[in-house]
Amino acid sequence: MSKQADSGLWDGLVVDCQLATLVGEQGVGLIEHAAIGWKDGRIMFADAMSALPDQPQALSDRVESAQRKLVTPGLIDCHTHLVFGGNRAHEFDLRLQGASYEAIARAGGGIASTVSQTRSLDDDALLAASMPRTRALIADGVTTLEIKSGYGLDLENELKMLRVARKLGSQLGIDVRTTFLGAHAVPVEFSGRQDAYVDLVCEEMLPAVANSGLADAVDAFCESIGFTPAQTRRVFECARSLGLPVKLHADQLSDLGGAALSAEFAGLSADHIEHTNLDGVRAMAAAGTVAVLLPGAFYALRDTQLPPIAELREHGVPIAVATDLNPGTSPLLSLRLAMNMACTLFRLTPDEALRGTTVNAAKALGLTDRGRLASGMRADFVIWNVGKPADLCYWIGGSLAEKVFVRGEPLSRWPG
Ligand code: DI6
Ligand code: FE
Repeated sequence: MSKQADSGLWDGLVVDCQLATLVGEQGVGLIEHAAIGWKDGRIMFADAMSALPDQPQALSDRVESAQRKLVTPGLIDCHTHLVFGGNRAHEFDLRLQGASYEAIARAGGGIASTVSQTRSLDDDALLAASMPRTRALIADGVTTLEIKSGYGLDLENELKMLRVARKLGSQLGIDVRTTFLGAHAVPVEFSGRQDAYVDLVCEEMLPAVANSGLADAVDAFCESIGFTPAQTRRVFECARSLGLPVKLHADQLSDLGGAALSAEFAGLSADHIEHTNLDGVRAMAAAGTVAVLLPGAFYALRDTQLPPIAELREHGVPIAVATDLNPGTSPLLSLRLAMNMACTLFRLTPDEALRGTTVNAAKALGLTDRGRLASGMRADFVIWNVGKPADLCYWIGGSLAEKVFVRGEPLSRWPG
């Protein structure tokens, strides 16, 4: 009798699939003619059909043939700002007429305009506004999602954003990881008093957020129109003293040494990094800090400065890809489209793009129980309507996810 049968039948078994396991240091660990079985939300088997310990029907009452379709880990969007009020379509118009993102921000638009719209909504209205965006990501294969605060910019509204983010996860049946981004912009009431706002973030907001248990990590916008490296360092020191890991919006519009700063604090990730120099890349490699590439923002801002891809590869920095879903610079509702853009705009290979939304995205969130299909990992996976991993990056748009499973349950079974 097999070991699996000893512990009872598996809860489900998908046979006859092409399995991108993402196991291994490179590539996508593809196993052709494979099967995946799970029990109690964990993977029991992810290997070639020929290695199954018994006949499929003897292993589970719930056997399904994928008819040679592709199965991957559930995708992980490791950088979003999808909880917000209103939108900024008018800024899209302004930018098309020649206004720069920085000029719009300095004139009181940009993040500040989303802050006032987000503050004006209560929990329920903010949840309702954010729900369709979350559903769009899930429909495209996302099973774990990071959501940042940063459009509240006072304690009450930052906590509201974090609560809503967590509620999206519990209502839709996916795992939401939350990041406190109090240092996203200086709110109008602190105009001209940037350091006083950083005092508030460090002395009041961060301790209260940590105490609430509503944040899994801390981020900051280290940029000429955001916070200086010195101010970011203060936020990071405070986060460290509270036991919260950090990550950073780094070197997007200019090289402020943000990637190296994140690495110095053993940051989970440095995100954007278009302007990061070689020292920054080396620091990330040494610290194990993930490079999160955000091609949606690069595209929407019609940026031309490419992230240092060759250097990241050369130094072995893990590369992740995320949507950066936000109302200003990346109103991007598909992680698969971000993968396509990462290939087309940044010249990632399709294998790198898939690593970037699975195993490396998990690492960018400090998660070790997902992002790969192997025994013991969470049974978060997607059956796709395509046969090869590269097809996920090749198609632009469309709905390719046939079935999305979270902890072994098809998502349609979850409430909401
Ligand atoms: N992420 C951000 O936080 C900022 N840029 C980015 O890529 C701005 C977000 C916004 O304009 O609302
Ligand atoms: Fe962002």
